[in-house]
Amino acid sequence: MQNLLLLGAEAIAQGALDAGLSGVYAYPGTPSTEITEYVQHNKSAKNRKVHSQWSSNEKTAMEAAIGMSYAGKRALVCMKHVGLNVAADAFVNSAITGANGGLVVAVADDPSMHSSQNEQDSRYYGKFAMIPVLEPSNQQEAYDMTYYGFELSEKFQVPVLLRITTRLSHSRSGVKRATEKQENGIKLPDDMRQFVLLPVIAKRRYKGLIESQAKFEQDSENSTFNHYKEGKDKSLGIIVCGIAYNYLMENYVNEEIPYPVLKIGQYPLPRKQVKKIYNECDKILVIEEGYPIVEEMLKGFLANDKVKGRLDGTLPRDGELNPRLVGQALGFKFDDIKTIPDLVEGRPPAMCVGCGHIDAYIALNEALEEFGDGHVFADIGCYTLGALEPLNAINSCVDMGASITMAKGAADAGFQPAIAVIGDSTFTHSGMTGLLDAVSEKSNIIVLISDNFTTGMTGQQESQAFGKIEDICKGIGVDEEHIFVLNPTKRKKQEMIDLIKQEMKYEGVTVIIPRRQCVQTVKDKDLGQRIRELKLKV
Ligand SMILES: Cc1ncc(C[n+]2csc(CCOP(=O)(O)OP(=O)(O)O)c2C)c(N)n1
Ligand code: SF4
Repeated sequence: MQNLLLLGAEAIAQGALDAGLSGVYAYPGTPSTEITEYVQHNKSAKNRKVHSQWSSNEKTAMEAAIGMSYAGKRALVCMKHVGLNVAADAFVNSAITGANGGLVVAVADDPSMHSSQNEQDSRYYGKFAMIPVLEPSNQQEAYDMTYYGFELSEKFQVPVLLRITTRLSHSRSGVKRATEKQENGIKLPDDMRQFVLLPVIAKRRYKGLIESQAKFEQDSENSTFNHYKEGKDKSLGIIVCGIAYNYLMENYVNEEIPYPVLKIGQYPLPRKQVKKIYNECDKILVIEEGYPIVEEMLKGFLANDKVKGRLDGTLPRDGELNPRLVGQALGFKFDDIKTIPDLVEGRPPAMCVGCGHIDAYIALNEALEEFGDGHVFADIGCYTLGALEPLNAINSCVDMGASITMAKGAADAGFQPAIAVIGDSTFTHSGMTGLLDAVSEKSNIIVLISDNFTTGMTGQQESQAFGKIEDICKGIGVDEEHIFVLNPTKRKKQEMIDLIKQEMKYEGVTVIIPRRQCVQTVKDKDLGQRIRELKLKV
C-alpha cells in the first residue's frame, strides 16, 4: 500500500477520496481549508470529476452535501468550528433526515483561538445532534477514520461528525493508504419520505434516531478507535481523547505508562469501558482537547473528587493542551523551561503593504473625524486588522455578516452615522440577507463592501462575489443612485471622503465599493485575466 506524507487535513481528503468520495462541499476557514484545497489539486479527483468548488457559506455547503447523499453518493462537508454555527440548522436536521450515501462532516476546531473568534468544541454539536463522532489522535487515524466514517454513515444511515483540532490539521506525518473504492452510483433512498421533515415524518424519524443510540454506543464499544490498555498502578486511570493521546504518549517515550489508559476516538462514549476504568481506579484523569465534555459527563451534576481534569484545575480550563501540560497533570516536573530572549520582538498581525483596505480606512477615518469614535461596524476578514493601531478604524467584529446588521441595529437606535465594513467574500457568505433587511426598512446606513476579488484572509480562495457585487446590491433593492465604486488609492482619498460625507446626508442604504485587487494575488495571471474580462467600473 502507498505511503504518503500528509497534513492531518490532507489525510482526511485522501481518506475521503479513497473511500469513493463524489463531492466535497466547504467554505474556507482555518484550520479546515486545506482539506478542500487538497481535493481541488488532486489529479485523480480531477479525472473523476469529484465536486470541489467552494460554496457561498457553510450552510449552503452542508445542504448541497445532504443533496448528494440523498442521491446515494458519498459527500464530505468541511468547515472550521464557527462554521458549524452557520450550518447548524441543516446539520442538526440532517441527523433526523439521516443519510443515504455516506455523509461525513469534518469540522476543525481551533483551541487557543490561533485564528478564530472562539474555541467552541464541535463534539457538543455531535452530541446535540445525537450522531456518531470520530476524533483522530494522529494523521493516520484522520485518514482511517474518514475512510471508515463513510461506512459508518451508510451502515447506520446517519451523518457522521469528524472532529479535528488545529495542531493535527496543520502537522505532517506518514499515512498508509487503504484500497481505493469505487464511487457509489445514483440510488435514491429506500424511504422516499425520509428527507421530508414534515412534523409527522420528523417525529417518526426522531424516534428512530433515539432508538439508534444504543447501536451507536455498541459500535463505539467494539470500535478499534477506542481501546483499553491495562496498567499495574490503579491509583490513577487515564481517559484520553483524540490528539491528547499523542500528548500523553510523548511523556512516556521510553517507558510503559504505569496506569490503565482508555483511549477514546469514537463517540458516543463506550459506557462499559468507561465504567471499567472508573470502578478499577482510585482517581480518574480526563485529558481532552477543547471543552471538558467527557469530564462533565463523568462528574455529573454533583461534585465528584475522583474525576480530575480541566474542571478542577488539574489541566488548564481553556486553550490548547500540549505534552508539557499533560505531563504536569501527571506529576512530572519540568525545570528546563526557557524564557523567550529579549531579542525576539512580538509581531502582531498586520495588513500587507499596498492593501486596498488600508487606503479605504484612511479615507473613512478622515470622513468620520468630526463625529468621534465608535461609528464603524466591521466584519471578519483581513480588514478586521483595521481594529489595531495605527488605523484604529473599527469598533466591532462579531461573526460573519454582523457588520451590516449591527450597523442597522445601531441606526434603528437613532445612532448616526452608522457605517458597516465588509469584505466581498463575507458579503456573499452572510452579508446579503442583512442588506435586504436594511433595504426593506430603508435603514440609514452606509455599507462599504471592500472588494479585493478574493477571500484574502484564508489564503486567496475564489470569492463567490467575484464580478457580482453591484448586481446583487441592485437585485436586493439598493437604489442604483446610491451604489458607488471607486479605487481606494491615495490619489482618490479626497474623492472617497467627499463621497462618504455626501452619503451621510442620504436617509437610506448607501453601498460604496472600494475595489482593488489583493496584492497577494497580483502574480495570479489567470485571476488578472478574469478581472480584465469583467470590464468592471473601478
Ligand atoms: C463562519 C466562519 N466561516 C469562516 C471563517 C474564516 N474566515 C475568516 S475571514 C474569511 C473571509 C474573508 O474574505 P473577505 O470577506 O473577502 O475579506 P478579505 O480577507 O479578502 O479582506 C473567512 C472565510 C470564519 N471566521 N467564520
Ligand atoms: S492578503 Fe490581500 S486583503 Fe489581506 S491584507 Fe494582504 S493585500 Fe490585504
